[in-house]
Amino acid sequence: MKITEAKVILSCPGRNFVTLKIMTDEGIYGLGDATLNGMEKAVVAYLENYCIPALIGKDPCRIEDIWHYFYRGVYWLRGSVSLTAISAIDMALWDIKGKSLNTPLYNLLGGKSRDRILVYCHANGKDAEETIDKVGEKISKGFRAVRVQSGVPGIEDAYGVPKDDRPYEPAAKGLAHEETWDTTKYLNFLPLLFRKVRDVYGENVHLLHDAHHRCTPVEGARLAKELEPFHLFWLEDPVTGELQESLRLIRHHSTTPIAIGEVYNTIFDHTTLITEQLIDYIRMPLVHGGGITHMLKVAAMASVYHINTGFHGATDLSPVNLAAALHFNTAINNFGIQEYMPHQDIVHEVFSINYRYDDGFMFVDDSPGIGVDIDEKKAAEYPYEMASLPVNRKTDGTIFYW
Ligand code: GCO
Ligand code: MG
Repeated sequence: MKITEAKVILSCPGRNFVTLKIMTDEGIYGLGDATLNGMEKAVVAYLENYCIPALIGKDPCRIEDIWHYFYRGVYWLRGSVSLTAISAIDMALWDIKGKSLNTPLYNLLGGKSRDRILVYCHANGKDAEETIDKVGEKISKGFRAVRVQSGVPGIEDAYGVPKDDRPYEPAAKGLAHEETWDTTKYLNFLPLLFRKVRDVYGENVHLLHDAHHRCTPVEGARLAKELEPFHLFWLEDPVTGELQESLRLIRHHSTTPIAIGEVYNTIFDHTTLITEQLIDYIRMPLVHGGGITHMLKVAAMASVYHINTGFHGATDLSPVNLAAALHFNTAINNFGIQEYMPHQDIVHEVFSINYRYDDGFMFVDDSPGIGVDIDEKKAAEYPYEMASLPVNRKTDGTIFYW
């Protein structure tokens, strides 16, 4: 088999998605997600100008070799833009392999290790009261695991809370808008919130929280310690983790499980975290973590150290990534949980999907390959609209992590 053509489809059904389509001389094509929120066109340019011309004529069956061609073979290692491009190529090649062998992706990864995929949803409200109601709504929809985010008294823009009644979506049209942040108010509020949530709903639901990189290591340690009585499933991104050693401080002070890595892109971002057992869940998703080929290695290394996966699954990752993640989660032994933020209906006008949510779990069907398709005519009806993630400042104006 030979790759004859490849193209990038940039479309905005409610939000921007970048999709790579690789075609072969046998008429089989594969799809890969290449969406990097707020940096879409950078990935498009890399794919169109450099990767696609080099793909033409290659044998799509040689997935491992092609992965290393674009990773090791390119002198400039690592980085979100290039790893997102590599991820898309890799997903599309696994999709082609599955279709050519007429078998679902999970079968190529070792077959089923489980029948259903535990997912967590988001409950978010403008204050503690509304947030507690939202948690109840999610529990009544069958969710076994709920991420709890709330507006914080005295902070105008808490992460994860929508400003209107629409579902939460952090990217807004145009250039980045600025938000303000106050860690002291947040740290004082959060344990009180979780105490109330546990008082109302008891212990029979998994609770998660995303600190979204906004603590220093010692603040993260305090937060993890003070949340300990409420038995979180995980505390996500207490620190950015650029400095992997910073997780030691948190670990030494608390048994609250830690999830990290949605902004990472290679195994080298995790090596200290994994080998020193400083974390419990890996967040790096297929779409930004080098695709299936690389994530198989990350998951295998993590499994040795009792660390499970908990892939990022926000709405800025396309249905192609979600379906691929569900196959991956079906196959590996050390799956932990999958984030599930349902896409708006308009997204499914462009992408036809092969997965479903039912009573706290997700299921992917047996269609060959990844199993998601794209309607290119529909995609063209929703042209790209520039959108950016916010920029964050402390109350005195200092730039901070968003
Ligand atoms: C999450 C994430 C997202 C990101 C978003 C950025 O845990 O789901 O933190 O909300 O902020 O995906 O593009
Ligand atoms: Mg997050």
